[in-house]
Amino acid sequence: MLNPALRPGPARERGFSLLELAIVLLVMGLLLGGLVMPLTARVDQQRFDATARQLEEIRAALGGWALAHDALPCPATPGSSGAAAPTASGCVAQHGFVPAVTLGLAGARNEDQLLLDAWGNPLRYSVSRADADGDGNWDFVVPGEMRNVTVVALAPDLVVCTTAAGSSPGACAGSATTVVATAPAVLLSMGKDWANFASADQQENVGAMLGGGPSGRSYPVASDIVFVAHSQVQATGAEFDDIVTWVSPGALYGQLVAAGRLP
Ligand SMILES: [Ca+2]
Ligand SMILES: [Ca+2]
Ligand SMILES: [Ca+2]
Repeated sequence: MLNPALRPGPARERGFSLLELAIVLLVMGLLLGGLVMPLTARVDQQRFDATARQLEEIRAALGGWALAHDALPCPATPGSSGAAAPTASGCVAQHGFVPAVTLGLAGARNEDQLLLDAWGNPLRYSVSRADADGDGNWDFVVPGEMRNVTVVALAPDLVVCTTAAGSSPGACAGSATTVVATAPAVLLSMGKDWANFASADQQENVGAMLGGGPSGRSYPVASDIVFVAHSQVQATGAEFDDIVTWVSPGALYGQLVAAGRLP
């Protein structure tokens, strides 16, 4: 005789209970969430790294261009078709964009021919308008002017701070927050949040508007010679994802002296 416990009971259709379905959905949600979140973070980090590499290439190109022309190129403007925009004694704009056409750099450009970062936003470029010999010619962009002024007298003045707190339009709060106060040129990517940025540190890097190109758009650019650079911060109100790099005066002079272009 069969054990009653093993006797086949009446056939019963069995589906998923609501509770089981909820558990399955919860587990799937957790799994997908776990996959998707790191993926977007990874894409962001890849764009950040790609843009940082792009800025390094531009910096190297600036050094090479300086060797060939005895000067740094002027920034491009939205109306200069991607080329440097010089005047007889300086630049059309001290704070503008990477002159990709002048430097012969490849990369995506927008309708104003401005070289773009990995987020599709133009890369900013600023030059010092220092004029140590007072002849009216910007020392770092007028060809031969660095040589006229001489290395000991040159006084590039672009400033990079670790925080905007306490900075003035011409200096960081103090030496403790000063990264460099003698940069001849600064390169800037506004990062992922370029269209919507609120923190004081990011606002320090832009503040004026520059337009005049075929697109009719105006772009935020630096409003003074002080910039902020530090590592990425996500906290709301203090968010920071700008990538800032600069031409070191020592590296620039060293290159030019080694090539016999500066006495
Ligand atoms: Ca000068
Ligand atoms: Ca930013
Ligand atoms: Ca500033």
